Amino acid sequence: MSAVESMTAEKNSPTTSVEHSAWVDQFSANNYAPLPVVIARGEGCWVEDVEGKKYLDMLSAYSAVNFGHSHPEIVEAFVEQAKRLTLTSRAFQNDQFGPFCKEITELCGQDRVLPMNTGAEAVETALKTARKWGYQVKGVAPDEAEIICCEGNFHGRTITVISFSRDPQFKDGFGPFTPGFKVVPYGDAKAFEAAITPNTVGFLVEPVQGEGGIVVPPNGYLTEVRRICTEQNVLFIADEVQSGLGRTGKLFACDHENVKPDVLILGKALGGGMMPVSAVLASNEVMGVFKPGDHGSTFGGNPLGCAVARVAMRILIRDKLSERAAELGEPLMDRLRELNSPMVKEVRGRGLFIGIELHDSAGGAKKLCKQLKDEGMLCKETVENVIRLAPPLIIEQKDLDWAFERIARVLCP
Ligand code: IF1
Repeated sequence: MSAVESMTAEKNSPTTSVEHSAWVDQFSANNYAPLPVVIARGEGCWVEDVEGKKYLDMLSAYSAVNFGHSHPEIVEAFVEQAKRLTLTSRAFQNDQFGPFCKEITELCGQDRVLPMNTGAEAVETALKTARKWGYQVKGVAPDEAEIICCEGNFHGRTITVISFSRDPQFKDGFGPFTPGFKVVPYGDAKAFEAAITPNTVGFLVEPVQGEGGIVVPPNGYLTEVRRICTEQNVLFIADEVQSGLGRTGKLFACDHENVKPDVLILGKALGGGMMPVSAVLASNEVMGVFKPGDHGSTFGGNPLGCAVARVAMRILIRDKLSERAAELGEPLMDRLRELNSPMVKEVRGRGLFIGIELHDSAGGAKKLCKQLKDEGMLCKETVENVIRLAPPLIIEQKDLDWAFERIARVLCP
């Protein structure tokens, strides 16, 4: 019997949602409180649970499934590459890495790329890049580098990254924390400028904040930040792990102000919803601070991830998914506003990156997400009172209409 056959033939495997949840409750760390739905398959924007009930996925695994579930061309690239070569480590070269590097630097308009796997790894890599650039190029004294971040930030779960989080739960019990970070209000360029010292090497910012509640900064904020960073010789580090690759109706959220960051951080959808692929991109001057052995990872730049990322980037451009997000998302936000639901304080976002902020009286976004799940639509709250809508960018208008009807039922009972 093959290993796969033995897996599927396993006698006492759980079959129902209740049985699956019981195994998770018994054998997994209790680090999430997921909606009570056990998904067994997915295709496009639709998923099916173990009982065969279908749901419209309006979360896209936090914008990692921008291309929909099991996109056939991405599956094809995955299977072909998996049959040929999956992992060499960077101790040797592989025939997918050079093409990946050329294609992603051209897509992003940057000179060089450093490939990693998760978003947090890429954020950590960007922080190391900025510090090293600060010491080698800017001339900051050793171990004195400062990096400025924003209130409401979310950049991952490593100890350094949560060191500048302002969410008590993300930090509780994980100290001591990494020094060298300052936090300023999001959207306030003057506060950012005031926090700069001669030791400031970088400003890490989400061009649209995700976990902070789908917060779009004031018009001109990114332009002002760009000007200040240029004048003060501070690296503008854009975390586009969630907002990038078409999500906000442009290739990158920075494109809404035609602003080019010094360091660009990508992840999530870069792996086509199939593989963890992340990347840090920058100029020759900035990325030139690394010499062999300074930094790396076992899987970073692996051929399987590179092949999947290459096909994902091609689909993104060929199918004009960024434009699609703008064309579909903006009217949806208008329709949500026109509901004039007494529960809703604000509908905001860019493209298909939408937040519905509720009044406290609505009873919390989690409660409404549960109601939406019962209506057959999966989404997730961000902060307490914000329902996040982030469907795959391939979503059809008819499915958005289907979702709108259910959201309307829940917001206007
Ligand atoms: C969880 C949040 C979203 C990110 C940005 C880096 C990362 C993320 C802008 C790190 C990751 C994920 C992490 C996941 C839930 C989700 C999330 F709620 F945590 F904050 F999307 F908003 N930069 N966000 O959004 O990337 O290491 O996860 O690949 O930790 O629960 P990662």
